[in-house]
This record gives sequence, C-alpha cells and structure tokens, in this order.
Amino acid sequence: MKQKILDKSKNIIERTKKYIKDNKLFLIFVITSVINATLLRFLTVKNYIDIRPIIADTAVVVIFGSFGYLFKPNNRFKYYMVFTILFTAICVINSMYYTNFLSFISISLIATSLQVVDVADAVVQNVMELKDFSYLWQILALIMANKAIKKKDNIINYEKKEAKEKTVKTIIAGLIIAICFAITLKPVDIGRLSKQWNREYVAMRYGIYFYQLNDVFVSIKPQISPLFGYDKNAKMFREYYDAKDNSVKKNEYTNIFKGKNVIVIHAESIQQFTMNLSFNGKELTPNLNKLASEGLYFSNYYAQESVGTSSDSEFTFNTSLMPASSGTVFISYYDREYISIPKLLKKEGYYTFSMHGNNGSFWNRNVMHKNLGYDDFYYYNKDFEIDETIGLGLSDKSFFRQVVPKIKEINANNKNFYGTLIMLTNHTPFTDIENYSDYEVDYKYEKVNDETGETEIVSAPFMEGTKLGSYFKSVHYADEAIGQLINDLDSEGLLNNTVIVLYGDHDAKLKKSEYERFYNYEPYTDTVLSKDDENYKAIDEFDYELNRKVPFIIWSKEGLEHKEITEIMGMYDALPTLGNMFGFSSPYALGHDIFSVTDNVVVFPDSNWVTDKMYYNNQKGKGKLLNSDEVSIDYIEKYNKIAEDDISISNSIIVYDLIRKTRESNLLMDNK
Ligand code: GP9
Ligand code: MN
Repeated sequence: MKQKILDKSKNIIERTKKYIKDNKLFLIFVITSVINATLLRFLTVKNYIDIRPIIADTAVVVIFGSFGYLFKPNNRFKYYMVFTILFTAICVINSMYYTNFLSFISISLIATSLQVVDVADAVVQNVMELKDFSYLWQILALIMANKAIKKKDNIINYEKKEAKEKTVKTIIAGLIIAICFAITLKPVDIGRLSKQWNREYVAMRYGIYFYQLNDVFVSIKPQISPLFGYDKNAKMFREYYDAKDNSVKKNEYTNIFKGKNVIVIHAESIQQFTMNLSFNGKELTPNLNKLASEGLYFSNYYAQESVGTSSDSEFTFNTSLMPASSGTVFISYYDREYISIPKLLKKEGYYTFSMHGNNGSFWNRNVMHKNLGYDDFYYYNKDFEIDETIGLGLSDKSFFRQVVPKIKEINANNKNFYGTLIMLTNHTPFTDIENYSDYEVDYKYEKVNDETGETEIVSAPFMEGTKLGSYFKSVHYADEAIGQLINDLDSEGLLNNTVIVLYGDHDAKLKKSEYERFYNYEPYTDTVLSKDDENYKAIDEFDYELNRKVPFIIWSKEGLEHKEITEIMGMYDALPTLGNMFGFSSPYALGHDIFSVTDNVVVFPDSNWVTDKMYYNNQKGKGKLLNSDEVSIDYIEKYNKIAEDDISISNSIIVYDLIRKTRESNLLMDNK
C-alpha cells in the first residue's frame, strides 16, 4: 500500500517535471503576468492581500496563454510577447491612472473625444512615478527566458494535432480555475461587475485583466446600440415634443428667486419618514424639521433612480430626464448632450460647481459633472483634507466644515453661483457610524422597582443593534452635519442671497423585513408582535414602495413663506419647479412645475407610477388607491402610457444623443 502511494507520488512528480520542461514559456508567461497583476494591486490599493483576484488573474492568463500552443514554437514566443506587452501596458497605465485619479482606467474614457483632453492633461501634469514602470521587468523576463530555453532545449517538434489537444486541455484548465473563482462571488459582486461603476472594487475583486476585459464590453455596448433604430427614435422624439406643452406658466412663485445663489444639498439615502421620528423625546432630524417648517416642504417627493442610484438622481434632478434603461447615464452615456440646471444658470452668468467627499471617479463624476455643466468639481483629497473618514470617505461634518470657506471665496469672486454639495456619510451599510454617534434608539421608560418601590428609568433595546437602528443614528449624524453647515454659512453671511435646496437622493435600500420590528415592537416585554396579533402592523409591498419617498425642501433665510406641498412630485419635477422660481427652463423637461400642474404623476424607471390617487405597479398589474377616490381602467391605461412614453423618450434622448442632433440640425437650417 505504502509502496503504491510512493510510486504514485513519484509518478506525479515525474509528470510535473516533464510538464514544466515542455511548457516553460507558457508557464513563465502565466507566472509573470499574475505577479504583475498582484504587484499592481499591492502598489495601488496598498497592503492588499486577497487570493481571489489572483485566481481570477490566473484563469484569464491561462485561457489567453492556451492559444499560444496553436503557433509553431518560433511564433509562440511572439504570441506571448504580444500579450506580455499588452498586460504590462495594462499595469503601467492603470498604475499611472491610479496615482492621478485613485481609480482604474476605462477604455470608454479613452474613447471619448472631449474628455480625453482632460485626462491627458492631468496625466501629463502629475504623472509618471518610478513605480509605474516596475512592471516592465516582465518583458525582459520573457525575452531572457526565451533565449535560455532556445539554447537548452533546441527546437521542439511541432505537431498540429498535438498542439490543438494541448490548447483544448489548457483552456479546460483555465475554465476550472475560473469556476473555482466564480464560486467565491456574491450577488453584490456580480451586480457591480455589470455596472462597472465602482471600478476600484471590480478591479480588486476580479483582478485587473478581467476588469479590463469586462470594461471593453461595458464600454462598447453604448457605442453599438445607437447604430440601430435612429430614425424611428428621432421621429418618436419629434412627435412627442411637438404635442407636449412645455411653456412656462406664471404663478405666485415665478421669478421670486431670480438672481439668487443656489446651494443644492444632495442628502445621501435620507428617507422622508425619518423626519417625523423621535427617540426618547429627542427628534431624529431636528435640523431638517426646522428647514421644512420654515421653507417650502414637499412631503410627497420621490426619487426616480435606477441602477445608477446617486448618479441617477444627480442626473434626473439636473436635467428632468429619466435614468437610462440599460447601463447608467454617468458611465455609459456621459458623452451625450443634456440640457441641465448648471448649463441654464451659466447662461445667466452663474459660476457652477459641485463638491463631494469621495473619490472623483466614483460614478465617473469627474467626467460627467463637466458634461452636466459644472465649471468645477471639488472632490476628495484633490480639494479636501481627509482628516476624518466615516464609511465611504470624508465625513460629512468635516466635508461641510471645509466647504464653507470655499463657498466664501466663490461668493467673493462671482456674481452668482450654483453649487451642489453631495453628502456621503449616510450611505449603506451604516455600520461605521456606531463609532461616531451617541444618538440612542432604545426605548426608555419609567418603572417602579418591585424591591425598593422607587421609580427608575429602564431601557428596552428597541432598535439598538438593528440595521434600521444604525440607519437612524446615521441619519441623525447627517442631520447634525446639515445643521452645522447652515449655521456656518449663516455666520459667514452666505445665506443672505442664497437659496438652499435639499433632496434625499434615494431610499436607504433597507429590506421590507427591517421595518417589522420598528412598527411592531413591544418595549415592556421586549418582544415583537406576531403576525396574528390584532395590533400587528403589516408592511405590504405598496407601503414599502411608498415609504421610499425622500424629503425635498426649498429654504431661504428671508422672503419665503412656509408651505407644505403634499402633491405627488418626483425628482424630474425639480428642474421645472426651480426653473419657474429662478427664471430658466428646458424644452425637454419631462417633469412639471409643481405649482402649475394639477394631476402630477411620478414615473419610476421600472414603469411603476404614482399619482395623488394611486400607486400602480405596472409590472405586476396591481395598484393601491391612496384616497377614497375610485379610479377607472382608462385612468390606469392613461398613466401606463405616460409612464412608457416618459421612459422611452428619455432613453431615446440618452442613447441616440437627440438633443445634440436636434441642435445641430437646427443650426444647419438656420444657416441655409
Ligand atoms: C458615491 C456616493 C454613493 O460617491 O455618492 O453613491 P450611491 O451608492 O448612493 O449611488
Ligand atoms: Mn446615493
């Protein structure tokens, strides 16, 4: 028995030795490519030790390398050399790009006309640290290895059949390694791969070679799809806007803010229902509540984001268009022309800017914000000192603290400004916040001690230790940060001619089940009501969807009377509503000025919609009435049609670049 095992292992060793001897060049190609990819991870996202991307890199390199066997020995070296140069270039370029942008490169960025100038500029300015070239050793290693092999092994026989067999076997080996990698993937990894917006994450998780391969597909898709169906879409677009009345209607808010500055606060993941809550007598959002009680408070406001989450809301808010039906505008359609609030205000002489405490390349903002018409984008360590990090990046409090002197300077140097401040701390998963917040989400009550007979304060855990509880703490933190910003702006005299506009960018992505405890908790017994209890509050799918609404507030220190606007309203109504107040408009707005519309509808990217009368799930064909009014089948059909039109018109504009095309053909007509 022992002898048998010994023989077997001897056999394996012999076979391995022979395999190595016969496949030296291939193995050197694989090993050096994987070492370089690992080195890239190490030199960019420092101290990174993870076996998973190494497996992924190995799989990709083995599969590419396997085709080398189809070449005669002399050409085989050339084949490996081509890929070695390509892989080395990927490492060198990404290393440089990372130094400058703290992210990995996308060919979609290189392929663009306008933006490439910016990227090239930045690269030439800062560029080229010595470490960026440390990957070149791979080319030398392959040349030297090839020389040594040639000297020692002379010419290897080449048999076509054998070569094919070897190729197939190696591909199979590569696929097995790929499967080993695939089983480590979680749904979130797969989602991020298809969107490819979090480039650092994808490159770190899937390895640099797979990242770059995937990037080619994601980048090419939007370039190919506009090649088909242009005429049909352009016709549909023309007919739609010919029939639509987008003229500005006068009302009591027309031009009330003409000539005033604007600060837009993009409040990350803040849902409207948090504004009505208190824990142990302490308001959860005292600062938001104050702004809402003094300004215009739109209490039935819905974000209309799709997979592009934050970036979709930035897009819809600024353009009054819907998100793209596939991919995201910020990543896939960032080179199309859009009419946006910053562009419209620039015409009025405003300086426009955006600021954010996270990496500039997140959501491709460093490119897309320029296209949206922002003169400058201030972000992360390019413009801020990263002195306190919570969750994804610079904490909101530090961010706002540093924002104020910048706005002061902007105010001093410009007649008017429009600035968007993108908050960050209140971002899922809300775990980090526990270290920074002392807001308590337990339930405190008075109880008489049985032994002493004295009244004491007892605490039931309630939301402590739950995800929703952490979210509340995080919202409280964000609210404090907003309060701090308003105070600081006021102390600097910056609120005198400035209107504050605040929107929650989308819901917190909490599951329906997270709300069960919140609505059904019994503090005195520390239990959650069971489903059969008569007091049990069930959250059905409609309640859940409707509860996703976000706050929208327009506030000014002076000259604005408080009003709560309860009409249904969506992110795409922001441009027409603000436009009426500040004196601008877009002919392509899909939304409406809320003060001039009576039967508004909010269309969601999945074609569900909500009006004052009903929330309708267009996919399931089910709805919920929101007041005592009945609705007819015709009513539902009418809004189904509006929903489908809004989505498809918007998508045509985005994919086929119809705003640019219309402008260009109008120019042509004018010149005739
Ligand atoms: C990223 C931040 C969050 O910088 O804005 O984006 P989200 O995940 O909410 O889309
Ligand atoms: Mn967001």
